[in-house]
Amino acid sequence: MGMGRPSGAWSTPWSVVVLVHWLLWATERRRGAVVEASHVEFASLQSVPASVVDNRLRTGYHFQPPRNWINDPNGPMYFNGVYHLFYQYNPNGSVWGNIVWAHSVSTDLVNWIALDPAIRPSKPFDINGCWSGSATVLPGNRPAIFYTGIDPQQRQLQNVAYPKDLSDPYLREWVKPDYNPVIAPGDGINASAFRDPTTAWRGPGTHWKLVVGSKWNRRGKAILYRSRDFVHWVKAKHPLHTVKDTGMWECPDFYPVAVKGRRGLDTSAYGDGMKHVLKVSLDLRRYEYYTLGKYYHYQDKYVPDNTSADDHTGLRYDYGNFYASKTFFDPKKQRRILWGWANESDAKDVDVAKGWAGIQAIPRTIWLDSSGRQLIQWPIEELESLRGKHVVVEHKKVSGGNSFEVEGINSSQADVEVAFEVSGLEKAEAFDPSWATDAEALCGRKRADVKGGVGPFGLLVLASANMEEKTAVFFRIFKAEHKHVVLMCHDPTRSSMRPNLYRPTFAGYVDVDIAKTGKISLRSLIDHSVVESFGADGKTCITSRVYPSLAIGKDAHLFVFNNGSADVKVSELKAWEIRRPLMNGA
Ligand code: DQQ
Repeated sequence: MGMGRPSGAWSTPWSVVVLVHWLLWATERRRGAVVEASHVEFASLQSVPASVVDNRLRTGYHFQPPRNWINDPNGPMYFNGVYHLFYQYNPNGSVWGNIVWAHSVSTDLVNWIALDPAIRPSKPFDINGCWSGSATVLPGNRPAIFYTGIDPQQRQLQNVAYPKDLSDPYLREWVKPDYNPVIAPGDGINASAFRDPTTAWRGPGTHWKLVVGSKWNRRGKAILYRSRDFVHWVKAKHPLHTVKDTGMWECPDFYPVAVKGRRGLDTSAYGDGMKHVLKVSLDLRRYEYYTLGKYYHYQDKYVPDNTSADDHTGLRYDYGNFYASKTFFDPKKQRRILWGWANESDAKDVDVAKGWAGIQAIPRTIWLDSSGRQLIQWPIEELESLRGKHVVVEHKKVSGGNSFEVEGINSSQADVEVAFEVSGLEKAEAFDPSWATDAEALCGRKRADVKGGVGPFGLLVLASANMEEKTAVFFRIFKAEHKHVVLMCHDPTRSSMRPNLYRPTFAGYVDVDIAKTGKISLRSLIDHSVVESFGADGKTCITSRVYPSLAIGKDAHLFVFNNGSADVKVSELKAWEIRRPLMNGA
């Protein structure tokens, strides 16, 4: 929202946009249902350089530059042995503004080297900002970037950029041809809601295609373009997809996934044995949803399966603080990798005082679940190379109302994997069908300290010794008419002693048949001010930003708890300290 005043013949008056936007956001936020708005403009703070960088709650192994504001991951790609990550960055301050494409490279997705920004405002077609976009590796092994530039009239234009020197292993310098913009908002397109081009794909045909996110009134749109030469682009007759009442679609992503197995597919792959994924980031709600479906290349059509909702109640990669995400195909390991931005949820003046804001979540390998109904995500395997000292707990019963501490490691920067065995399912609380579309509201009502039947059970992370501070990561099992329903929850309401902090609960349902399996797994990546959790081997994921005031560094503790009346058993728990990788020279 609010990234510069929209103008031009097609825009709604700015005051109306702001008012409607603010009302929706405020309502959502009141019910704890929204991640903090990303780009509300704080003009007076945009160019306030950090005088000091406060390291106390900086992350140790999550992607971060040494200082300042970051948002969306841009143009991730693998090229000639090197992974590239570009991202939206404010070189002059810790709030959104002055946006450039910062650039880092890595050979393992874990250790990162920061380079100079790759794309900065410099030409009429991007003088007011270089916003999000994607990379495509063209035939002949030539990478191309597509990004949104903001022109002097505040119109959003789509531009290309190419490496200046393909023999530079890091592709440090990028050139913007003078023929930009290659796609301008034409008739019937809202020039202030037209951004974030996807990676292009070719499929079986001769044309390149890509989509640009947009909206018309409240209808979200993925506008489709095609080109033979990557220079001249023509709008297709119909958008690739559009859904009413979803608002602006930011950062769309469109790619194929194999129906069987975990192997990733090149974005241009097309044919039998695959489905397509369309993900959009909802500017109005500040979270994302995706559908799985069938793509008809020759008809320029995408038809979602009817296995999940095609609106804001649909499937999400992550039910927490995770936005503007983007995937890329990694030819080195034949996998598809997902990057997503985890914004701060602290107050702006605190961000300014600490001199940094925003991280990227740990990259995740992504593939289709064998049910064909949802995606599975798992932290990239390279993360395990950072695992250090560890502890193991086996076969430990946790009866109702009890907890125990996992001792022996410093858990402020850790990776925890645990498998729970559940029993006593007859004690599960009854499930009200009206809760089915709002896991988050249910978690807000039935938080970790609300006793249950089967659960809440799980982990208390970033906890102080006496548990005055703690972030609960847990499951709670309900009995619906014909099946059990598993809720996964992050409850940070007691995560900090600081008053007036925004501490939203986040939750999603987990598609498992718990009566059949009798167990469920949980993995949590803990990193000072972020907790990323993966339920049931990556079926449901939640990311939260938390700001402990006591549970910092060696004073952070880790517990297992059970606040249900049925016993649970930890069949195995492993917790590792995670070493600090090279992180952009910080
Ligand atoms: N952030 C970018 C936009 C995009 C938004 C600007 C999503 O291109 O729509 O920094 O967070």
